[in-house]
Amino acid sequence: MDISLLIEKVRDALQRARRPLALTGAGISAESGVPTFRGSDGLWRNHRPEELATPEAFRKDPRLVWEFYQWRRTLLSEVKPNRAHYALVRIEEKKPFSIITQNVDGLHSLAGSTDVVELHGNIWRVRCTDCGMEREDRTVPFEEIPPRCGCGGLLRPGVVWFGEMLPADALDRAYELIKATDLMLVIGTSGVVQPAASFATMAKRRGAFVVEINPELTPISSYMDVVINGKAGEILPQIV
Ligand code: BJW
Ligand code: ZN
Repeated sequence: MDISLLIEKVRDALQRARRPLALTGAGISAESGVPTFRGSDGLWRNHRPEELATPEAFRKDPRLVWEFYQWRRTLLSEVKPNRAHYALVRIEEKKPFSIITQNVDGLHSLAGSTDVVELHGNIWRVRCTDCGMEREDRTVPFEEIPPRCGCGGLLRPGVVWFGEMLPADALDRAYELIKATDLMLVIGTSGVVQPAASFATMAKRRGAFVVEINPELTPISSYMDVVINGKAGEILPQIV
């Protein structure tokens, strides 16, 4: 089907929806200049994110892992939300709308979205590996890497690494939203990292209309009611 007809179809469905929901991934921030994880720009000094975003990597070489996060924090301190983030803000101006994001960049909130579930934490938070203290910390760059807590313990980024549990409150809220939604927009995620990858099929099984917006096909594309192959920053403003 012609892309403009697909956009029209989703626009109508969104207008009718009572409790729309978005699931977002790194692709929604791509047009802000944030590298995605599995794109060709996802490598950092020849390391794949899967090698660095793990508790094992941090135990082995906290300095290397912090250099990776320091690089990303510096980059993120200079970027702004894009047209896709702002389009989602306009949905909540019309009806109850929530965003479940896998992103740690905080760009949805910065754009003005007020109900954002951060499944994988936030890169602007730090947590002590000894005393468990957690707080926001926007320092870029840290004078000393790896940074330390007042108690002397090593600080780590407040994000969720592979093999770690997602924050229980975020996960509970996500499941609640998935149960309640009648339309889910799945935007800019490769659909390979669990449990987020299963959210769209879950919503579909519960009867929601599910829409994918991504320039590439993904393993979850076949479950979608509508797939729009395009960039979030170009497609979303036309839908909203
Ligand atoms: C555009 C665009 C544009 C480009 N517009 N689109 C069941 C089966 C098998 C394995 C597991 C399982 N359950 C759990 C696991 C293990 C693991 C997992 O899923 N592994 C898979 C890789 C197989 N999951 C976990 O460990 C999770 N924990 C967990 O489940 O705990 C319980 C448990 C543990 C162990 C075993 C069983 C149960 C935790 C996952 C944490 C993920 N963490 C990261 C790093 C966060 C911190 C940081 O940022 O550094 O989260 S990894 C990384 O991937 C990051 C992302 O949030 C996540 C998802 O990536 P995303 O957002 O989809 O980005 P990309 O780059 O992959 O895709 C971008 C997309 O955008 C592409 O499709 C582009 O085409 C598109 N795009 N430009 C729109 N302009
Ligand atoms: Zn501490």
